[in-house]
Amino acid sequence: MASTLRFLHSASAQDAALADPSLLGVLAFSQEPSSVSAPLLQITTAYNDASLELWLGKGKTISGNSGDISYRHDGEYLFGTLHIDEPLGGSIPPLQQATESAYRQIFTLMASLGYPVSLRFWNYIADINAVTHGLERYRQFNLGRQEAYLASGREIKDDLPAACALGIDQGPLSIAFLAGRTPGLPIENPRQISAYDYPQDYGPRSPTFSRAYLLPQAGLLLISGTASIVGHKTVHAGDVRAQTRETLANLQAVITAANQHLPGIEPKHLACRVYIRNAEDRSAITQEIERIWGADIQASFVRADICRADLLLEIEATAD
Ligand code: 3EB
Repeated sequence: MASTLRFLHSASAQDAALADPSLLGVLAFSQEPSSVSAPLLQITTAYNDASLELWLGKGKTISGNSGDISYRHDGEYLFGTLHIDEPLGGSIPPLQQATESAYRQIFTLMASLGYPVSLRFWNYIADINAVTHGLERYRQFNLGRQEAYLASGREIKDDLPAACALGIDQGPLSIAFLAGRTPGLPIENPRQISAYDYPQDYGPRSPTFSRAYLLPQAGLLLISGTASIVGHKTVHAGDVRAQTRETLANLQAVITAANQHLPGIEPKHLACRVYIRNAEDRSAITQEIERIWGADIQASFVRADICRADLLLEIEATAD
């Protein structure tokens, strides 16, 4: 299969791939400052397994900046990162304003460079569960994100990218995105209501993401942040082992759905990032993953807040 988009997980910042001319961008989970010239999103939380996620395209890239965005593109894929401080004051919650601005800038850039298809978004938000202006900050984020979708003329149920939205200790709203020229296939999970159809109990505007995005041409499955949610409800509040098992059942259901379009994807192909609310839950979560999927699953752990206060973990993954 022609692999025009590749991702690499690496524990080392010295990786030769950082100098690869086809490097589109990097996610770094590490306290050590990264000296990467490609667009970079860095999460510096203590307790992270230091890791790099590199996205590589097919060849020579063009780099640029536009407003708050740093980007690179190669004729087939566009990768960008942005960090936006929340504005002071105003009647609209600052995080909602920052989110709408970020997504409007991204959609404008995608249109002007000719990469109209959203494939994957990574969203990191300080204090994600705090309530300000009478609304939890994750819900403020969803308001701003959906406003930008509507403003760009996008449907909020069609062609949605894979995504994750996590809480970090501090810092500006930080977003990385991957866009393309050619659509793949958004995948939903039959065990879960689509996030865009969540009832208003979870906020005035629904999240806009699909459970996974399949890129058959690259042989990649991009799996969104996946948690212990069945239907639209959190299950097993307070029980980290049961939440882990439910999360793996959801990941398995997404893989099964994707296999109807591109057979052969299995849990052992996954490179997982496990976001955990409480660092001390790590060994219980690892035990459950190893018991169910075996010990050879690639998983790196990141301490983060999950977007619902009753969720203790969320797992995202890329499979090839
Ligand atoms: C969920 O299933 C858990 O708002 O972009 C997972 C992935 C979650 C992405 C997002 C939220 C997002 O609702 C939370």
